[in-house]
Amino acid sequence: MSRTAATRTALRICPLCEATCGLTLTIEGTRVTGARGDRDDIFSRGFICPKGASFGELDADPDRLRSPLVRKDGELREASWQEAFDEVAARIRPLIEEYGPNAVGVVLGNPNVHTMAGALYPPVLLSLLRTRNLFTASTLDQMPKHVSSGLLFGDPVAIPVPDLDRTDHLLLLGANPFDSNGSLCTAADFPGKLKALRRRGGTLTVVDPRRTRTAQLADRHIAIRPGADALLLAALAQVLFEEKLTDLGALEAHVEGVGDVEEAVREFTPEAVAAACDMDPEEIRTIARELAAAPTAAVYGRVGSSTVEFGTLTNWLVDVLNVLTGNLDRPGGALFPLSATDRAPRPAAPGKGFALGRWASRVSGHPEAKSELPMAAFAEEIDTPGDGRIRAVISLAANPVLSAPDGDRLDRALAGLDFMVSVDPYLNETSRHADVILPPPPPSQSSHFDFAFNAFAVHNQVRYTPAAIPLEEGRLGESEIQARLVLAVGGLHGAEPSAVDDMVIERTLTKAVADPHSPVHGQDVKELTARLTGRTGPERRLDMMLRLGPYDLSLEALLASPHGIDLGPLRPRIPRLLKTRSGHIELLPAPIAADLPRLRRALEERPGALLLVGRRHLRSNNSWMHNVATLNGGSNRCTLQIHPVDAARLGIEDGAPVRITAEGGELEAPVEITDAVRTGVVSLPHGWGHDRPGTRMSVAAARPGVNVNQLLDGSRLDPLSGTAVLNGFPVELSPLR
Ligand SMILES: Nc1nc2c(c(=O)[nH]1)N[C@H]1C(S)=C(S)[C@@H](COP(=O)(O)OP(=O)(O)OC[C@H]3O[C@@H](n4cnc5c(=O)[nH]c(N)nc54)[C@H](O)[C@@H]3O)O[C@H]1N2
Ligand SMILES: Nc1nc2c(c(=O)[nH]1)N[C@H]1C(S)=C(S)[C@@H](COP(=O)(O)OP(=O)(O)OC[C@H]3O[C@@H](n4cnc5c(=O)[nH]c(N)nc54)[C@H](O)[C@@H]3O)O[C@H]1N2
Ligand code: SF4
Ligand SMILES: [Mo]
Repeated sequence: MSRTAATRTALRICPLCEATCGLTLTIEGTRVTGARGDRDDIFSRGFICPKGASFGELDADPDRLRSPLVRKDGELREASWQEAFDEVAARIRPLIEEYGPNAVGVVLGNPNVHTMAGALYPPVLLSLLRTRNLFTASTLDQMPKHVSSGLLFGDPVAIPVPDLDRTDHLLLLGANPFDSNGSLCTAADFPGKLKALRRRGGTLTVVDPRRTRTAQLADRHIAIRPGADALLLAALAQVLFEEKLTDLGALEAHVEGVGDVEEAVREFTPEAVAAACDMDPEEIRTIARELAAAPTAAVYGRVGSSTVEFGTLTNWLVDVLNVLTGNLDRPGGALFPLSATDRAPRPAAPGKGFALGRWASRVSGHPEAKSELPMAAFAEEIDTPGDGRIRAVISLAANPVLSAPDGDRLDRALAGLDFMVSVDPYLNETSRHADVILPPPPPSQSSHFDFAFNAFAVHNQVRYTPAAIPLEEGRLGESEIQARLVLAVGGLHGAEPSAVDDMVIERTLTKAVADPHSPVHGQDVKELTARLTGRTGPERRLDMMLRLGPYDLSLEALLASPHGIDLGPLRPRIPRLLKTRSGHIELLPAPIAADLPRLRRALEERPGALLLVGRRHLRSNNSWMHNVATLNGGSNRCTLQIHPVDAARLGIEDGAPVRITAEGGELEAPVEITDAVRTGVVSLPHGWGHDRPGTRMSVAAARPGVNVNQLLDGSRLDPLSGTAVLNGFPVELSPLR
């Protein structure tokens, strides 16, 4: 597709949020000079947002590290890849040998779900290392959904997504796709899809303490009190039962425990929850009736329903409502996508179920969830002396000093480690503590396949984009970096990185040929291996997964369709998808029932304090995009939003600095008075606080903002999932002038 030798275009799936838009990059020489939406992309059809449009600037950020850094005499200095991996192997192996695998803490950050390497290598690393000290961004985000799905469906990654293109009614809680572009619901142009829903006569209800742009579009906006969603949803379920509006439809035969749920929500009447939610009981009844009456409907909750005190209960209730109204697993409701790299479907059969709390964290005894410990407990696992303390950290694409509670404590803890290695393009608040930083190339030089997000997409589809620009001299691809890291940590330092891929391919195919439900059952592993195409280990692994998957695809087929392959609308997958012990949807799992008394107590609580919630900005992403001038211009975004009534009561002026105090510490931020937040609520965004020394993010450091997570001390968690309560915690304000 080249125009001239110097200027050409190339396709690239955007890795900057979950919408996975297809981009057409303009490339001059080895630089991306433009990005527009690929109109022929079978999924995104030309949609692009300001972040995607800034792909070139982000890609060419001069602060991105070009070569590894290794600490010598206390200072991070440029080093060769050989020196860097030698250092990792030499420093980490003795620690593992002396103190055992739990002495190594592994931290996985959000961008791992946006790279091929992040999907392919961390699982191998963890299976070789066998540490129980695994911490990921999930416990700052969606772990409640995994736990809920694990308990309901027996599979923590079986996550139903709202059928945006076909639903008649969407009840959306704690999500703001107008700014986030959607999450656990991959849909390019999510805002456009909401507008289309309304155009075709559908209804949108948005529950959010802030009047977001998403809320502005809604037929009904409920400015709920933060943290009260579980009460609202329990009351909706109660009304459905009381008014005999439940109708499970085709699900009827596959659900058990409906009567138990009816019993469990009995006392959560609209009147009982109204004060805690700050809602009118009649409005709650109306919402329940509308939900039941809609020809099809979907209930969908995201970050604001997840990183809250009752995160798992809220996420569970979301799907309870989908089940009770017969909308789970039916077109127009909430369905389970089937991605090209999913396992091929097999006959329905009871599974192993989902276990929580198989082990607990050392210091506070937090139960594991999905083999993870709470990110909020990461610092204490490093800085609390004793047997089993974390002495070394492997950080892959993570910036917990800003993204997790009490970054100051974590900052100090990381500084006291025996060894730390970061795979990160930036020298930032977290990676500055590493002894070795291994920088991946910019996205233009990486191939892309969405292992994660295809499984949450509102339409089944598959796309692959090879690297748009060849690897710059002296660079290693992130897959090779992570593969070499696996070898260095696993005691195989010096082996070829392809050995990791070969090992995975051998293991996977050996299992597959023995599996009677696999499309390759009974075939020969060597022959199957020889048939795999792909120029690199990751491509061969992708090819293998496609061939083992449900659609009879291959890498070759993907390369032949550069704008993607449409795999059709979402289709029902129950009962075959279920992996519970009973083989049914278990609607009232025991751990949920055991957590309900906590929710009952909340009926009596009347928070008097101001509650803080977060927010996202369209031109940013968590902590790492503040270094791109084109995205970070304009007025200060790291402001404390407050309602005029509260501001007047507290004598706080617009634009003036205010002191914010909470259990974890205090901050100063400028005030932005706006009635977009409800009374009793203030909002401060996360990902800011770029004022620590020793970082190399010059644009971000010039407008650092403050780290909202410094207000937390790490003790507020959703108990079932270990997810930090980042929304709806009490703060106090005092004017500084
Ligand atoms: N108060 C509050 N805190 C929050 C949230 C909130 O809403 N409020 N949101 C939470 C959520 S949802 C999440 S997901 C977490 C995110 O938490 P983290 O994952 O810790 O943070 P990120 O800012 O996403 O950045 C992770 C790191 O990845 C690096 N990176 C970027 N691209 C790549 C790449 O291609 N390869 C590699 N190896 N590294 C890369 C960046 O430089 C950065 O250091 O934050 C959470 N923290
Ligand atoms: N532009 C941009 N896009 C992003 C990101 C980004 O940082 N910037 N981050 C990406 C990541 S990692 C994720 S996980 C997704 C998140 O995607 P979303 O979940 O859509 O993210 P938010 O914009 O944080 O929306 C959460 C909403 O919940 C509201 N809220 C807070 N507390 C409560 C509550 O108790 N109840 C209810 N009902 N609502 C509440 C907040 O006011 C906010 O509007 O976005 C992704 N996309
Ligand atoms: S919506 Fe997300 S995937 Fe699409 S262009 Fe913007 S950042 Fe990229
Ligand atoms: Mo996230």
